[in-house]
Amino acid sequence: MAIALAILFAAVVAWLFLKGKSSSGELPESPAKKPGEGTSAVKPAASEARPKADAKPAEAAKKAEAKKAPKAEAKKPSPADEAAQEAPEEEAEAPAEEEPAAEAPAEAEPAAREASEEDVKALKKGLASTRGGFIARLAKLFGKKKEIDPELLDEIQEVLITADIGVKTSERILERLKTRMDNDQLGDEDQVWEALREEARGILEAPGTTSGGVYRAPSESPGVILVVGVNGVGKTTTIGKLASRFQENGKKVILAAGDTFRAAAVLQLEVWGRRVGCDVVKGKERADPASVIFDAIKKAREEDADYVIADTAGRLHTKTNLMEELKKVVRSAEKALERPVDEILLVLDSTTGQNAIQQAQLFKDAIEVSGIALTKLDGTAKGGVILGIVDEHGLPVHFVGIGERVEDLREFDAPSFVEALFAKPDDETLAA
Ligand SMILES: Nc1nc2c(ncn2[C@@H]2O[C@H](COP(=O)(O)OP(=O)(O)OP(=O)(O)O)[C@@H](O)[C@H]2O)c(=O)[nH]1
Ligand SMILES: [Mg+2]
Repeated sequence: MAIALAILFAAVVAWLFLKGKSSSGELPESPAKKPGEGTSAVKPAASEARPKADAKPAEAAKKAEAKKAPKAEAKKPSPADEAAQEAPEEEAEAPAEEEPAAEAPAEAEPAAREASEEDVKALKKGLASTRGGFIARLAKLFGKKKEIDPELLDEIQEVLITADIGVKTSERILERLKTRMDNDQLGDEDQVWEALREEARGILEAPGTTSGGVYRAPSESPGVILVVGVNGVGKTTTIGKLASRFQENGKKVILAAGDTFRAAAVLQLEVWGRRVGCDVVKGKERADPASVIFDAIKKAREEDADYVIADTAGRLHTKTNLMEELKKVVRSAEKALERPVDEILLVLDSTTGQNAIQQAQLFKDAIEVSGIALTKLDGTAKGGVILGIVDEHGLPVHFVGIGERVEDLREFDAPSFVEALFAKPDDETLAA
């Protein structure tokens, strides 16, 4: 009996001891508690995310992202826990997910502004010599004379004519300045500068130069751009720069080596092709350029390319047979395409001044030039020729070349160009 009582007593003591241990919380090490552990891991995540709604959206988004993986892991063991935690999690995540989206346009805007500021800055630099030429001479006129009178207007006209703007265009600008003066709109120097800016913008915007040029989507793929111009104006270089731009924008480009007169010309295009990462279609030496371009268009169709950019030989506008051949190239391209080519881009070298205006006339007489790329504006004082070209021929400028590097081809934008051309000396530091 005593033994039985002792056993009973020992059992009661042991039960009391075990009970005490379990209520003191010393058993959570049990694997059975793991789901509970997961749940508690989710909760801090939710409660941590809430204060982050006040923090910068990008940071909140990053941290919320970082939380997502552990959260998913924690949920796995217990669907019940998952359901229980869903509402608070959504609440906590909502600000983090929505705010970055709201932030996106804010980021895009400065980028767009930067691009245009950068463009104007590069243009200012590129147009420094032109500005140092006729713009500086105009500024000198105002330095000598404060009064705005017919005599000053005559002097302005003289400067414009000698600045390669061309006689006709200079006369037209002067006529309009006189009308402004008669209407008492040219009271002081600032008003004359503003009037000159407006005239320049008016001329350059007239043929739709700001519409995006050859960047407009071609009516059908492949878009075909024939690049023409006399020797050495920068055709092949412009093609390389253009191809680089298109490829960067995710377009597939095929180059056509239509300058078959010189082996070096094909090689030069092939170097660009390798550099930019696009195929070059070429023919045998002295091959018919029309057939090379025909083949390139065929290949572009088969391979679903977006653009064919065709080089042509540097045509001397005095050699009529070469112009005839150019007409043949256009016909051949149109035959392959079964529609007109998208762009006949005439490359003109600004350093040739007035000669560029005459070249444009000869090319226009032979083929349907649709736009201009004006190269080598860097390092020439003759940049004013752009006004004469556009005014006399009504052709839009699509691109300007302001250097030899691949990024030195700029899509033409009349307001930025005029801003850069007429930049005041105070702005020069910006361009440096
Ligand atoms: N400074 C400057 N040089 C340029 C520009 N565009 C082209 N060039 C240079 O002008 C020279 C002639 O360029 P090309 O592209 O070979 O000219 P092209 O019209 O193809 O010449 P041909 O094939 O001989 O008819 C090269 O040295 C180019 O680097 C520009 O915008 N600025
Ligand atoms: Mg060439």
